[in-house]
Amino acid sequence: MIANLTRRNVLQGAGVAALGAVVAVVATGCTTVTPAGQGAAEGTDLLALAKKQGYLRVGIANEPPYTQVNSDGTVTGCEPDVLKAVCKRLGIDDVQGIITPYESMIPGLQANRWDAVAAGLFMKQSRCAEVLYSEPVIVSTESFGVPIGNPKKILTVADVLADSSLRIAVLPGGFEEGILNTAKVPAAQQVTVKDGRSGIEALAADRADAFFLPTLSLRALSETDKGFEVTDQVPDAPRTGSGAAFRTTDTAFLKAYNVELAALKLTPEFAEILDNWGFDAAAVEGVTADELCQTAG
Ligand code: 6CS
Repeated sequence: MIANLTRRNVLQGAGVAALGAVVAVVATGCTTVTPAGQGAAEGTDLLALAKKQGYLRVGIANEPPYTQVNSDGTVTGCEPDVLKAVCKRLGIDDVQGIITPYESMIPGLQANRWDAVAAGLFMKQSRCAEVLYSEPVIVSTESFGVPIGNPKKILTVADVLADSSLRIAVLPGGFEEGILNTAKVPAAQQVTVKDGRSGIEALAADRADAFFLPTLSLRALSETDKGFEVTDQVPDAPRTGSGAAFRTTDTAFLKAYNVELAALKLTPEFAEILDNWGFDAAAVEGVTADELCQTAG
């Protein structure tokens, strides 16, 4: 049975990792100290290790509905919930969530601070060159958060490129930053913010004219902050697809994971998880990681 992650399971990946150790408390209550960088060392059979130790360590964000850290510390969200369901089928009883910024997810995976990423880390060429992605779980869209009435009529990436006075808030190392860079939007037009809340604050403080983030993430933020609006999907942004990400050495784990993910997709449970978080399970039907890894950037 996959236990929901407890508060003690959720660690600030960057901060704790900086301490040189990761203290993880698995849902069963026992405490294990995993010195930073000592995880599934290259060549380790990750599946055997995860089954033996009873958990898989996973890098996550806290950006509903992709990932969500509840007030009691449990971790859910679409990607972690799918990963937990697949891990259950693999015989891995628990998952430990480690919160970290998107820009740290791949470096932390490669440094063995965690053994997977389940955060809606969208597939694109540069990322697919560094990690092994599972087959996709989510295919979604991007939007702009804008002041009420969208006074500067920001609807497309082309609109941003056409007006050098426009300032767009993006997360550092995020997929949206990559979209702007690929479109050659100057860095001077990009305002780096650390998370969703900070992006909305930048809008409110007139430090940015728009906040570039996935449509459903912006809509989740707008449920508690009525001071901005969310545009329709940005038509000239690439579709965003994500799944779990693993180290390039964990090919056997990826193979086993994809077998069970494919089996899960055939059950009502998969569509129920996606629907619960507002995603359309049909959007990912027939879409492959190979296709999504062709996305520029
Ligand atoms: O893949 C990324 O970098 C983006 N993914 C999500 C779910 N939110 C923002 C982030 O930039």
